[in-house]
Amino acid sequence: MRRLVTLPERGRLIVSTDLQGNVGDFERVEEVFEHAAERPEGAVLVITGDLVHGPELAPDEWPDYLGSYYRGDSKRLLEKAKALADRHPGRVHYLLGNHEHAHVGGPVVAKFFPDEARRLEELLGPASTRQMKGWMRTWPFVAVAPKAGIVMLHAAPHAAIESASDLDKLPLDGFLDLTLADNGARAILAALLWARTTSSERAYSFLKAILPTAKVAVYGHDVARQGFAIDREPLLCVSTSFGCFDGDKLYLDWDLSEPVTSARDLARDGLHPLHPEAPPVYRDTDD
Ligand SMILES: [Mn+2]
Repeated sequence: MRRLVTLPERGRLIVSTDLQGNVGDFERVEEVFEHAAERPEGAVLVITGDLVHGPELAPDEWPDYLGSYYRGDSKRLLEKAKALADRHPGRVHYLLGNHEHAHVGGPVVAKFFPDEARRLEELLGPASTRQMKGWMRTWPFVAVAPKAGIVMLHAAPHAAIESASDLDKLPLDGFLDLTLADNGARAILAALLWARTTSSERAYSFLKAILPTAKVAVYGHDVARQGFAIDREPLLCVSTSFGCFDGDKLYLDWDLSEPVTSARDLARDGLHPLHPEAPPVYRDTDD
C-alpha cells in the first residue's frame, strides 16, 4: 500500500488539521478549498487526520479547554468528507490519524467515550462500519508538496525512517498482540500518529527521508490554542479546529509552486483564520 501522496507542483495547497467530528468547521474548510479549486491552476486539500471522534456534550457541560462549543457528529462528517473527495477525484487527501487508526487495528482511544471507535461504529451500524474501515485502510500517512518543500503528517515528524518506501511496509494491525515481531514497525507507526513534538535533528532526518529539499513539517494532533506552534525549526503544528476558540483556528493556504524557507515564514505568510469574523482569544495579532 502506498502511504505517501505526492502533490502537484502548481495550484493552491489547502491544509487543515484535526476536526474531531466538527461538521461546521469541516464545511468552512470545504468552502475554502472549493473556492480555491475554481482557479485555473486548481487546488488540493490535505486534512492531516483525526476527522472523527468528538465530544457529545450539552453546552452547560462544556469545559473551557475545549474552545468554542460544538456537538461532535463524526458520522455526518465522514459522509461529507467522502462526498467532497468524490467531487474532486485525486485532489482531496485525508491522512490517517490515531483516531482513524483506532478503527483499523490501532490502540483504543478514549477521549470522550471509553472506546471512541466502538461509539462511532455503533452509530454507523455494521454495513457503514465495514465501508468506513475499508476506506480508512487506504488512507496515506504522509503527503509531500515537492516544489514547495512541505511535508504533511498527523503528528510530529519523530518516526525513524530511512526512505519513503519504509512507510509502505508498516502494517496497520498488530498493535494489540504483543509479540516481538514487527516491534520496529509498530514503533514507527506509533511515532507517526502520536508524537507531540521532536528534536530538530529527528525532524530533519524524517524530512530528508521523504524529500531531501523539504524545509517544513506541517502537522496537528496536539492543540495549539493560538492556532499554531513552532517548538523549533522545521516544526509547524497547526490547529484548524479541535480545542480552539473559533477566532484562533487556522488553516494553511500556500502556492504549490512557491518554495518555503522555514516554519516561521510559512506560519507568517501561509496561515489564515478559519473564521475571520470571530475575535481571537489566544491568537497574537500584532503582525
Ligand atoms: Mn491525533
